[in-house]
Amino acid sequence: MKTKKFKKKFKRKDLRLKNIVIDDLESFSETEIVEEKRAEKKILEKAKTSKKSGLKLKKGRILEVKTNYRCLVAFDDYEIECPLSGRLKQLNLETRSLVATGDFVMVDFSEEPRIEEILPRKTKLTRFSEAGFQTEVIIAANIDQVIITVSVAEPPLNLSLVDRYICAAALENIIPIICINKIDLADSLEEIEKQVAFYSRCGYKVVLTSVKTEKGLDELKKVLKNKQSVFSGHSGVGKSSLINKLQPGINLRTGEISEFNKKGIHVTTSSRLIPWKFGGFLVDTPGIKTFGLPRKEKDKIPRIFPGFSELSENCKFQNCSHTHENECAVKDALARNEYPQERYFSYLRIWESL
Ligand SMILES: Nc1nc2c(ncn2[C@@H]2O[C@H](COP(=O)(O)OP(=O)(O)OP(=O)(O)O)[C@@H](O)[C@H]2O)c(=O)[nH]1
Ligand SMILES: [Mg+2]
Ligand SMILES: [Zn+2]
Repeated sequence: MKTKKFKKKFKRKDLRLKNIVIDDLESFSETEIVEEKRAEKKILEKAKTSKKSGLKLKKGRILEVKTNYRCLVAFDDYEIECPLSGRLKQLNLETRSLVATGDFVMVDFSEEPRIEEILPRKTKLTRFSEAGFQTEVIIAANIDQVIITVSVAEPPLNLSLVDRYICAAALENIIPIICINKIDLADSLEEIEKQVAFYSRCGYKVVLTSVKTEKGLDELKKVLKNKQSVFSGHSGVGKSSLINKLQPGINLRTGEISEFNKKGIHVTTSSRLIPWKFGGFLVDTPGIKTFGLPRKEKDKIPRIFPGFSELSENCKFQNCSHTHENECAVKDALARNEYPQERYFSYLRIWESL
């Protein structure tokens, strides 16, 4: 594929130089570009449907995506690093994350091991870029629950981010668990508890933890046992530190908090699937900068945003967006102080961003 493409490019350039006197050179190149695009599309279609025969396939699981084309794969009793097959590389042209940590794959051992097939995902946690054309980034695949990790300080508590994760989890049928870490740094624990009580009332599990004092770690462990979880959140909130505490000896890299802006410095750089000694798996992930939701799912947000599912049953309009409509149960609850203003503003920011 690479050599073919190179030849084609070379040919076009060659023509330009040799036929410099031809009047309609530009239109000639245009046709060639169109044809090249058509050929590329054909290759992609073929890659989607073609299957080689005579392969020695073995099922494995992606532990880590090293680059777009090379992954660390686990089998029953060993791990190997291997590339995606040429066919899958072609498919990779279409998306930025074709393969993700947690994916089950079929590896062909008939020659040098190669990943031939990515098996359908049961679930995936995805985020989207917010501006312009939205690209999908898969954070982890085949997981039961996302541990939405935030800290009370350094970096400061960000509940709007929690709201976004809860919506993303609802869209993918993943259970959201809220982990509020660094409670040793809270000026007033009561104040924090008041702020997060809303989420408990909505039925979400909230765990308050401190890596420093070890508070809440047993409770967190219970939540994680025998489950497939992913830890996700901003850089510096303590994802890797929590994992280190829960599984002594694992020694994941952790980092200092920047003196300058009290944020993390992006220490973890790739997602990694790790088995818990007490049962289950976890994916440690790099801190995210932004967490965009999929624009194509905008219409679902008014019913899945924290606290809205029951309320919206009483809105006059079935597809009420809780913004400009009359007889809106969400706005009524807001007026009666039965729904927190902060969360409603957080909803509006998401609604407008989509
Ligand atoms: N005071 C306090 N500090 C903590 C706690 N948990 C983690 N830290 C500190 O916070 C810093 C960042 O922790 P990391 O575990 O590297 O954070 P992370 O979320 O993995 O960050 P990225 O890998 O960059 O996404 C380290 O200096 C930890 O020692 C805690 O409960 N209390
Ligand atoms: Mg980390
Ligand atoms: Zn409404």
